[in-house]
Amino acid sequence: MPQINVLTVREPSPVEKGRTFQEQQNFILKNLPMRRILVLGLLFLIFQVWTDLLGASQEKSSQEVEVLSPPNILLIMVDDLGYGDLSGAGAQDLRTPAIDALVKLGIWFSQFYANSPVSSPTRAALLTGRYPDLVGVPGVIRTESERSWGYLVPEISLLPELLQNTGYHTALIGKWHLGLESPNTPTERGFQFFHGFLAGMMDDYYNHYRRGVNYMRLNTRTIEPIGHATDLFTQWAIDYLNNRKDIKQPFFLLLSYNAPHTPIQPPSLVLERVKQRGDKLNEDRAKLVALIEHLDEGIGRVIKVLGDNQQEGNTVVIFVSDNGGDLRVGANCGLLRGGKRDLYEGGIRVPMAAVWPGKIRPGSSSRQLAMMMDLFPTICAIAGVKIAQDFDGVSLLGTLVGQMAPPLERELFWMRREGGRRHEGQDYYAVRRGYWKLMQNSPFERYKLFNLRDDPLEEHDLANQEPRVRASLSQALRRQIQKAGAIPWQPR
Ligand SMILES: [Ca+2]
Repeated sequence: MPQINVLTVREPSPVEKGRTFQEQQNFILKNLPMRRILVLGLLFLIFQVWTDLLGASQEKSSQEVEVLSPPNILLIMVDDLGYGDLSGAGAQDLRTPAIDALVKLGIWFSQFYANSPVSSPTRAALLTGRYPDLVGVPGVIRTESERSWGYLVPEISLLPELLQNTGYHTALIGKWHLGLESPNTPTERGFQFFHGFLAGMMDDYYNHYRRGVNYMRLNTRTIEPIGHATDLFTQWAIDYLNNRKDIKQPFFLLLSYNAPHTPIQPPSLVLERVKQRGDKLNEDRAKLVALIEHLDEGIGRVIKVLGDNQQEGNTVVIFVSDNGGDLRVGANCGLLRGGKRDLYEGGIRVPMAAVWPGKIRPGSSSRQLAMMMDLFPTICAIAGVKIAQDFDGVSLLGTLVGQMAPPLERELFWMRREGGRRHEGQDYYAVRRGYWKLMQNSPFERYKLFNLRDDPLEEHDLANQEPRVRASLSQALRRQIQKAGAIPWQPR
C-alpha cells in the first residue's frame, strides 16, 4: 500500500498554495517576461477553447455521478484511532492487515478531518451533514448532566432516516453517543435495527457498564451480553450481514466500534501475542497495540463474511476514526501535533479509506480537504437520496470514483465545548482556509496561525507576521460562532 504518513503525501507547489485556478494563472503571468507571456497567451487561448468544449459535460459528470442500483453501505467507525496507528500508515510496532487491505483496495484521504476532537460532535456531523454546534452538539453528551454539552436537535432528519425513506434497511451496531433517552435513541432517529450501547464509553469492555448503569440494548430492550465488546460488535455485524444475505433490499450498516477508546483493555491472549513479538513495547503501548490489533481482526472477520456472502461486489465500505488518538494512553497520531481533545492536527485529522469494487480505483489517494460531515451528502449521493434539508458538507462521490471534483475552495471550522466540576464551560475554536489554520487549543490561550503546507507540524505561529490572514480568518470564525450561538444545545 502507499506510504500514507502525513509528511510523505505530495504537497502542492507554492504556485498552487491557497489560490483558485484563475489566481494561479494570474500569479504565473505576473512572474514571466513579456515574450513568454505572448506565446503562453496563445497556448492558453487554445487550451481555453478546448476546455470550454469539454467543460459542460465534465462539469455535469463531476457533480452527478450516475449510480445505477443503490449499493449496500457498510460504514465502519472506530473510536480514537490515531492517524498513524495503522501499519500501512507507518506504525512499526503494530499490524493491521485488515484495515491496510481496505486502504489497498480503495482510496485513502490524506486530509480527512473529524468535525471535532471528541466523539459526540463528530458523530452528530456524520449523521446530519452539519457542523455539530449547528445541530446542538458542541461537546460530549455524557451520562452526568453537569458535564454534558450537547442535545441533538430533534427536528432534523438523520442520515439513516433519509436512507430508510429511499428504500434502505438501516442498522447501527455498537456505539451511539448521541443521546440516552427519547427522542434521541437510535431506533427513534432512523435506525430500524440497533444492537449496541447508548453511552460514550464503557468502564469495562467485558461488563459494558458506564458508572454502574447498563446502556447495552437490542433495539429498545436492555440486554446483558457476555464477552469483549469488540467481539460482540463483530459477531453482531456478521449476524446482520448473514441475515441480509438473501434480501434484495440494500442496507446501510453503521458498525461503530468503541475500540480503541479507553479503558485500554485488550483480551489477554492478544496482549500476550503482542508482548512475545519482541518489539520491546512499554506496557501501555503494548496494551493499546493489542486493542487495535484485536479490532483489526474483528474488521477482517466482518469483511471476510461480506466476501463469503457475495455481498462484497455491491457494497461500499468506508473506514474512518471519529477523532484523533489518545496520547495519554500511547496513541500514535503520525507525526502530527497533539491528539484527541486537541484542535491541533493530531486531534482532528483521522484515517479514512473507502472501497467500492468497480467504482473506486484500488490504491488511489486524495489530498482533497474533507470532513466527517461530507460523508452525509456522499452517502446520500451513493444511495440516490435527494436531500431536502440544510447541510454543510460536500459530496465526495466525484473524488471517490476518480472523476475530477470541482476545486474545493472551502473554509472548515472546528469547535469544542468542555467543562464541569473542575472547569467552567469553555469553548475553543479553529478555522482552516487553504493551507492557513487559525486556532486556539484552549479558551485561555491566544489564537495561533499556522501554514500547514510549510509547517505541517504546527510549530511556527505566524499570527504576528501575517496580520491580514489572521484578521480574515478571525472574521470568518466570528460569523460561524454567531450562527452557532442561536442553536440550543440543551432540551428546551
Ligand atoms: Ca472518540
